[in-house]
Amino acid sequence: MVVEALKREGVEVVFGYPGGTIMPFFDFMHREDIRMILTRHEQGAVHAADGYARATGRVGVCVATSGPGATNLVTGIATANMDSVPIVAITGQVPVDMIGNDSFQEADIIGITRPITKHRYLVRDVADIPGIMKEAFYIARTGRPGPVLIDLPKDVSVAVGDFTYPEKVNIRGYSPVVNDNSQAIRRAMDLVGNAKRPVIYAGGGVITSEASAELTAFARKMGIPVTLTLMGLGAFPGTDPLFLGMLGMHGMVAANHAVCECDLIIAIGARFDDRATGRLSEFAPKAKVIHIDIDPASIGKNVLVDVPVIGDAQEILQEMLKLAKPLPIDSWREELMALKRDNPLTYKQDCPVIKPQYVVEKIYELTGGEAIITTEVGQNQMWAAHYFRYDRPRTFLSSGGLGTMGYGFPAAIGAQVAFPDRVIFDIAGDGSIQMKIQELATAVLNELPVNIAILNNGYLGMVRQWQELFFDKAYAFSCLGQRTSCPRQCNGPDEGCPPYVPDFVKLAEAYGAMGIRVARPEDVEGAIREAIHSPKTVILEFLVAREENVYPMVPAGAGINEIMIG
Ligand SMILES: Cc1ncc(C[n+]2csc(CCOP(=O)(O)OP(=O)(O)O)c2C)c(N)n1
Ligand SMILES: [Mg+2]
Repeated sequence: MVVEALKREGVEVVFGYPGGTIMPFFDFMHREDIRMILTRHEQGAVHAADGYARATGRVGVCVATSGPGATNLVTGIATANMDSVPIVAITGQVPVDMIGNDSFQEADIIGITRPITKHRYLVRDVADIPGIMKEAFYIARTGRPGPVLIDLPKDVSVAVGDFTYPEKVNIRGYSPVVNDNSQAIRRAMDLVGNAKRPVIYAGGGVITSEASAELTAFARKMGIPVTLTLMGLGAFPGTDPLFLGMLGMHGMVAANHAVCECDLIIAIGARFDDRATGRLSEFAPKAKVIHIDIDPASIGKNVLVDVPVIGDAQEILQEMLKLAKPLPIDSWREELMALKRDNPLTYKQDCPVIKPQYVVEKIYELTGGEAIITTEVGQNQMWAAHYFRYDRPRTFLSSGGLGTMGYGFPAAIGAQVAFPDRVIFDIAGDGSIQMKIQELATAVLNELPVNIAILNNGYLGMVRQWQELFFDKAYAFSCLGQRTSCPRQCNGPDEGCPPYVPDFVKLAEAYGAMGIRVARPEDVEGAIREAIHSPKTVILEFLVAREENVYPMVPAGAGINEIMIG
């Protein structure tokens, strides 16, 4: 019944890992024609389902056994929850009458995931399976999407019953469809029409609601500059003259200035996260706020809102577009364009050592901006956000809300399963990649030509950057090359630093992938070309400048206008 429901939902691939209580499900999957991808860790399965979902807009599905299998999903479920990604996670559970007995491989996964799922089901009766499956997919993908967990006791999954798949869903207290917001839209457009210094601040919700075309048309028609959150990258073309860049902790000068000095913020599918806003007292202090969001609970959470517009961003922007006309805000636009021109991203490739920014820039150039980029977390993530320009939605897949190291590689696997012919790069750190490195087996055995570009600085680089700036350069436990023979606290690399561990080229080869080490700037291009054209899974290990920092930067807790340029 579970497998049949997956088919009715149009599921084409499931990512998972078997074990005792979920074996009946796997047995059926073996006989059916839905693709099953066996990962090497349950966290790999849930991130792959998440990457698949973000790349396609469809619901991602993952499966694990009870106990440790289920708890291994937790980080991935929380990751999807923070970034509003639609996932259905199915876990095995001990038989119903053994629940609560500390049975073998029992974990209260419903309890454990309560705060990190949109909804959860413990299936107690086989007759409930069709209805629960239908609801789970509906809840996962509608409204503000999110992960839904289905806990399936073994006795239920071997029971027999009649299967009738419901046509419709009717859940008390859950109505993601918004009725009439035309009045709110008119009030919002009145504010927009009178604004002298408006800015659009858009986030991942625009991508979720497939509203990028509408956002782009609206901003261009009215001539309003746009800034995006990390999650929003790709929602508005990164190469558009109206694009100010990302805002926030590692935001661009023009973008952060715009939100500080504007008189109107048009927030669309963004939730005023602290990494975007900085200290709230400095965030848009002179501005009226329009907040367009599908989730009423996110309105007014961090910032007072003048006009909330609840609903689907695409539908709302379509209505707003009908009322849009060019605004006479030339001087404001010119002020911002001048700031943008005068404060570009900069780095210097001025040494014989590769700069990490240079690698990302070359990946952008050599893929013609057409690649799907996933990231790990840390400096690599910020350089991937800065130096690749995203012109289309669903091309930048990154763990924004939870900031999960280990996300990027399995997410790239999920995206590559969805789009076998597209070029995919996981822009990775040497720390993060080791969190899910075992998925090399999954990529190689499924013939997925994912490219992993490791920006190997030998450090937990973002931690080291904070230590350099805020902890007197005491590099406590952030050097990944630290050996017992090293001084207790690394004070930066010197001639005597031992070679990196692991040897990523040998590691790639051990898994049957291709490994290329690049140490000189002049070899970067050739290596990236080789990876793009190779049908194999490739690890590109770039030995980059070890102490390069990510700039611009706003210190944690500071106002968004207190920018360190580096
Ligand atoms: C699972 C997890 N553990 C710890 C952290 C805290 N953290 C954030 S960035 C970072 C360093 C990442 O190092 P690396 O992957 O080498 O990336 P780099 O910053 O060097 O590019 C750490 C430890 C995290 N985000 N996720
Ligand atoms: Mg690193």
